[in-house]
Amino acid sequence: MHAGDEVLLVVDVQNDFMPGGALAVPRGDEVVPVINRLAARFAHIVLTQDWHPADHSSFAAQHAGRQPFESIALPYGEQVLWPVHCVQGTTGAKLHPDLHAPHAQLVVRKGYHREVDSYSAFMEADRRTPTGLAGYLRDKGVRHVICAGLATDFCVAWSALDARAAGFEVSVIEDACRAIDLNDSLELAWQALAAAGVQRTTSSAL
Ligand code: VGL
Ligand code: ZN
Repeated sequence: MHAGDEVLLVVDVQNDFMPGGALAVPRGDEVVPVINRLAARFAHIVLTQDWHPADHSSFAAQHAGRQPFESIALPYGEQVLWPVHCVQGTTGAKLHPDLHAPHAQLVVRKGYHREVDSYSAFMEADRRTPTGLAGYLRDKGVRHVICAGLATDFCVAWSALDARAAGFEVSVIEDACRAIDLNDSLELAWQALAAAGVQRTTSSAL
């Protein structure tokens, strides 16, 4: 059993990111059994849930003439435009029904401000508004954040980078994640993670 100063952070294992979902991550469903095996060995688990209002500004449908997967400049910086996904209260926003982590202690919802996206579990995309997760983990005595889930190159990578910036030791479990991989985003994410001192590991090495 992993000690209480290590947390398993399970990012966005939600129906809309699964094959057939609104923003399907290729082979996204394959993370579920891997995460279930890991979760059984962690005393401390935090889940995240992408949780957007129906008119969220990250949705291409909110921008006349724009298509999903294009980028635009928003007041806080570049934003990729996505299909409508993970709308609050919908089936697509629910956690995958086979995800088994009944002892998870916290679910962090993110992306609920209409004007700002939040890939990261720690900080909204304006880079100013904390979710509160860093303080929660510090209060709980966590030192090491171990990341799994979807998508490697967006919400997992941004969460891992922000965990590092908040002073935690951080690992990403490669085989417990799957990527969207838009314009080399996966390779760029691994480079940024390495440069930040995030450890890249596998579930069998843990
Ligand atoms: C995500 C794009 C938009 C993710 C969430 O979970 O990686 N990606 N919203
Ligand atoms: Zn989203």
